[in-house]
Amino acid sequence: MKRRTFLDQSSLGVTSLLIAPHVLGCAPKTETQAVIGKSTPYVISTWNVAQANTIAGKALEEGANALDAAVAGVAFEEANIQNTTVGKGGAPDRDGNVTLDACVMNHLGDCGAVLAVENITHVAALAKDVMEQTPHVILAGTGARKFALEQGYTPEDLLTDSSKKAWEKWKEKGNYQPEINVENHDTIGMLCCDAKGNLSGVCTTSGLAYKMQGRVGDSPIIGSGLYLDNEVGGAVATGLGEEVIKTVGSFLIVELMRQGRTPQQACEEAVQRIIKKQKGKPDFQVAYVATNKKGEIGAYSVHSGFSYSLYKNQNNQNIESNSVF
Ligand code: SD4
Repeated sequence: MKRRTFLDQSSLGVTSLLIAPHVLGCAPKTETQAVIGKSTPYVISTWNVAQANTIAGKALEEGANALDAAVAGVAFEEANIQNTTVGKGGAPDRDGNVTLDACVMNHLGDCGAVLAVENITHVAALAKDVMEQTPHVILAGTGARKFALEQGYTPEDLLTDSSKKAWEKWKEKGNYQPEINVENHDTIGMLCCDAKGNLSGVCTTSGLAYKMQGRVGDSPIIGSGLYLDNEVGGAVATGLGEEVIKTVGSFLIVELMRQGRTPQQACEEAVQRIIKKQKGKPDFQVAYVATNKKGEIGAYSVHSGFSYSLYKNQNNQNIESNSVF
């Protein structure tokens, strides 16, 4: 039932799935922050996720609340097996298990998360169910999977043939280090502002490719991969989760905005907190996107190459972020 709803909302052509997220064109880099009218619904997401953003944006335009729109939007990429960092088709851990992480947060400050879940594609929806159907915030591992089955989710094999091949090729070298390079990221953090001006957000990922079994990054950790306060604004992260967790990045950005920083200034400060601890140029990527209640948007990353998607007024754009390096 849940899955069908998502598929019905994903009314996009198959050809669009074949386009790698990073090869679609970006709008030129600009120092000026986008400003959006307060009552205009909008969606911002990490990376170039035009289809997911458009699904969420259209849902908002049709009156959906911010959280339902965000969960429906990211469900598209969770089901997209061409995307190897989110949902089905995500890269496995070094032992060959695909384990997914996700969290959600709504305008009331309620939140839910699932960590290291196997066999369930739509983990953002599952995180929402944890928030709405249990007295808890986090369910992990086999408990999260059991809860999903009780809720009627269909178990699936998340390791696709091509992910399996890539993992087997990686194993040939056998260095057993998780891949933490600059390119190895596509986690979707999505923030939606609905027609009532309420903010909600989602973060969903398969985590680092070839991670140690049981490793969980920032993405399902409220305050790290996602945080929002409906009176202030919201932020989402992508990149090397260990560095985001150490600085509680998304919470930091929201608190900086509360103190009067713009989303751009807050994202830059959060990235600088990470950079300051490094000796020289880091070999990992971390990136943030944030918005405040005025509808201003900011984005910043350690390395160039990060972009975010913005949907508003029936139009989706991919915008290149500024970066330290
Ligand atoms: C993690 N932040 O698990 C995630 C990785 C990521 O695209 O962004 N992947 O650390």
